[in-house]
Amino acid sequence: MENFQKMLIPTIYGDVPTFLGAPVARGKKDLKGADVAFLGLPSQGAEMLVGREIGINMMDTVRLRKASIKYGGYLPELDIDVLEQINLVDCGDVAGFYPLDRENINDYFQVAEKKISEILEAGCIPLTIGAHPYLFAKSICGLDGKLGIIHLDAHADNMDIHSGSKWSLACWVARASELDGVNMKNFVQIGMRGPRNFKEQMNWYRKKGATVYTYAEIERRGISEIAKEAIQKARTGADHLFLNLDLDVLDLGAAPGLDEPLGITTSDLLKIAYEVGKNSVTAFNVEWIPTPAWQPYQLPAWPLYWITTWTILYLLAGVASSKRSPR
Ligand SMILES: [Mn+2]
Repeated sequence: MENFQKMLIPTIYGDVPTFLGAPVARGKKDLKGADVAFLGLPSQGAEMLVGREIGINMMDTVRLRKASIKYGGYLPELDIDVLEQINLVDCGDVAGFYPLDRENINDYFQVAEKKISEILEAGCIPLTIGAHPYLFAKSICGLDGKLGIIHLDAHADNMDIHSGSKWSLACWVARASELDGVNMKNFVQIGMRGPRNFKEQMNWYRKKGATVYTYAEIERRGISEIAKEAIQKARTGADHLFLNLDLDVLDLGAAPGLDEPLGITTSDLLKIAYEVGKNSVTAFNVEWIPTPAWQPYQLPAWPLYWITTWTILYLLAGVASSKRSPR
């Protein structure tokens, strides 16, 4: 039994362990030989201007790393040791505030984009917590080829403007659709539901030729079939695949802090992550970790950090299994 190795977990800063105990990657040279690079992008969005506490909490990447430490890499149900098969490194955090300016991309965006590009150019899969998804779309479009996107969310996130900003997270899909490398026929939304979406948002997706799998269709057809079809739609004619997760795609019963019923289960989420991992995923981002509305902002919703760690492990299990048996 090697569990005592846990005594030797590297730290990323202070008393904060690295994600899943991965080796630290301080710069470009440490990415050599790595398959996957974890990166925290704790930031606050334009919504802060109107006093709403959404966006990624500056503590989320710290908590996620601490929450990850109780897990190893072996998944008995898949009989895969993810951390034996995948070289994972932890690149630390790039923290800041993103576009507070109502129109323009600020310095933080540029620094974060540069870091993501560095990971992609090293041939690693970036695993990020808190990235504005547009950063990814833009960084991946900086590589050669076209980009397919699968977005897991209760919400459409395709408004042209929200809270006075074009760079609100509620607008990222609209901004990504303006990039040359993004064909909306390769855009797949999974999990959209409920009365915080507008009819115009659904019509926008239809007009652009994107695919939306609402709750009704997921319930009727089952997530396994939908996951496979979604990957095929995102991948047809595209060279890269970006998976973006807003945890509120999950049902409000799945974990504290979530606020929309009729969502998918944690089991559904893990199945999607595994399938996407098997299909040459380029990048994975967890947009934010929701904070329960009924408790003080400082108190984290630990189950969401556990679910996030599991989701990453399942994505990596998919990557590992595709390495073992090339498609
Ligand atoms: Mn959402």
